[in-house]
Amino acid sequence: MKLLNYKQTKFFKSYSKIHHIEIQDGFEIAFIGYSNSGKSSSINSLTCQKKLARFSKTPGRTQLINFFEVVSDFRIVDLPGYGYAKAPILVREKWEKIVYNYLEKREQLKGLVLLMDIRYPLKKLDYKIIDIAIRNNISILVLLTKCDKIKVHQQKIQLQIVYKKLCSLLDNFQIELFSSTKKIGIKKLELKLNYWYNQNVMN
Ligand SMILES: Nc1nc2c(ncn2[C@@H]2O[C@H](COP(=O)(O)OP(=O)(O)O)[C@@H](O)[C@H]2O)c(=O)[nH]1
Ligand SMILES: [Mg+2]
Repeated sequence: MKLLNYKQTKFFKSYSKIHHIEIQDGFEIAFIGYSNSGKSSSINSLTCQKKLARFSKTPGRTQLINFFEVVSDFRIVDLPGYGYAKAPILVREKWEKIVYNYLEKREQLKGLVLLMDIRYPLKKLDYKIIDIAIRNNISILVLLTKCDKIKVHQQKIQLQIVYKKLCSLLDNFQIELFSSTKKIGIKKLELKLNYWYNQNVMN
């Protein structure tokens, strides 16, 4: 099994529309979740680069599909965060459409990292993403993010609750606690990405 060095990840390109994406080679894993769920921070932690994926104190700022290249045939994609409550409804709908379109149509997409704030998991649009993943047979790694915000025993309880709920929906998923701040779950994320990489390179 080939192990990738995520520190070498480079920003590749941003797109505002699916049909503008011209990259066809190789494959990609997308990071997805509500705005402010910790997507950008997780990519920065994974790659040990403080500013690779922009993160902001003002949620909902990232409106583009951002592509990062780990190695030449393997990319990480930071999708626009959905459900930013303060955004105008039309803007919100536009982001959601971009995300759904990407998930439904992108053949190079081989896995999803679904990020949910451990304090507010399984919100409406998370279920919608899970539903699309099931229909398109995309395997999922769920990260319960910002786990440093609650006590360790609560983390375990919450993990069990979400795990059980997901078991009734999904056969092909993994769930982990995650914190960019406390560096929890980063190794697990790396392992899963390595696994996806090797699985797809072989095929
Ligand atoms: N306590 C804590 N805060 C976090 C963590 N990850 C992200 N944040 C904070 O949550 C906010 C949103 O993070 P960001 O990565 O921009 O989320 P995104 O909108 O999903 O890309 C920022 O203020 C981050 O500093 C974490 O693991 N622990
Ligand atoms: Mg972001």
